[in-house]
Amino acid sequence: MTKTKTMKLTLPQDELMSCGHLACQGCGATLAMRYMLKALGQKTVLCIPACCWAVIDGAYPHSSLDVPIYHCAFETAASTASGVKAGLDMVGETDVTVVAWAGDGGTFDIGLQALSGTAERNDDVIYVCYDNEAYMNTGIQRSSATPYGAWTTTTPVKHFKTRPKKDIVAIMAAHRIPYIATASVSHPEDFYKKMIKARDIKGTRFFHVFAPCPTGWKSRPEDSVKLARMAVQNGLFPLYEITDGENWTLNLKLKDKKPIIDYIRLQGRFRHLGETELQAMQDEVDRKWNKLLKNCGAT
Ligand SMILES: Cc1ncc(C[n+]2csc(CCOP(=O)(O)OP(=O)(O)O)c2C)c(N)n1
Ligand code: SF4
Repeated sequence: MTKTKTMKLTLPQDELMSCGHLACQGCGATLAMRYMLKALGQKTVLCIPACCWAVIDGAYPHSSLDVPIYHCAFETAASTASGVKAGLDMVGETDVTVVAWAGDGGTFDIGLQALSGTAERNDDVIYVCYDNEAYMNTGIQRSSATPYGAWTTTTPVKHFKTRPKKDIVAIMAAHRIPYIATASVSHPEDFYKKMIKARDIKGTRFFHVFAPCPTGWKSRPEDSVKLARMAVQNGLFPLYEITDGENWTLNLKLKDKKPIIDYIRLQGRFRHLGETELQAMQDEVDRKWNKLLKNCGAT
């Protein structure tokens, strides 16, 4: 008889996200939302700009989320959250956590100016970027979070993306905000713990969450969590925190850092790549990993 491995999550049972939402099967961004709300609870207001999540929660008056949501313009997630927080403070509702929740396009690209303003003022909001590495809601266009080598509808196979992914965490660290964390939907407990920590800190807190998208990555819905886990284990998306812009902590040390090839092979968006490109990708992951170890004093 074969033994089946079971794993028990230690997250609270309470759900502020219901089934019946409108995401595709295997959407990593839905898991990210679910885990975040378990940590923040009902005293949360979400500011969601144009992105997949502007659709996923459902059409008014229906909602898959049991918290208030402010749907705002694409470039305004951070400034909307700043304004909502200021308004709540004025009416004495100081115990509400205000969250800007945006995709990578709305964060790395079009919302960067508003995000930088919020961070520079150190406004008291949590900003979460769920990163699916493209503009998925409008048909999988390249964003500055799209990795080198990827196919998108604006970087077709013959002209795949040749620029590296923008380092959003380094940009946010340069603002010297009190708290920055990376998180992955494959590591819910780590995500939850960091979100609880962020909830109790004042000022701008930034989360970069790795959220696979089977539709845009041309991967199988059932592989989403596996892909997210592989990205953590091969050093492509390491789990770490930065406090006050300069104190770096690695949350998951990799004793046996895996090569990226198995992760790449599960995704159609990289199918066209040859040995040279794959080696370039591996070299870049290794370079960034070694730099991170240095920043974390973990070499
Ligand atoms: C000013 C402006 N430009 C373009 C759009 C069209 N638009 C809506 S959602 C979207 C893509 C959002 O991408 P991302 O932020 O990565 O989130 P995802 O769709 O991947 O969840 C775009 C281009 C818009 N709503 N407003
Ligand atoms: S396109 Fe991707 S990010 Fe958008 S709902 Fe579908 S799986 Fe989720």
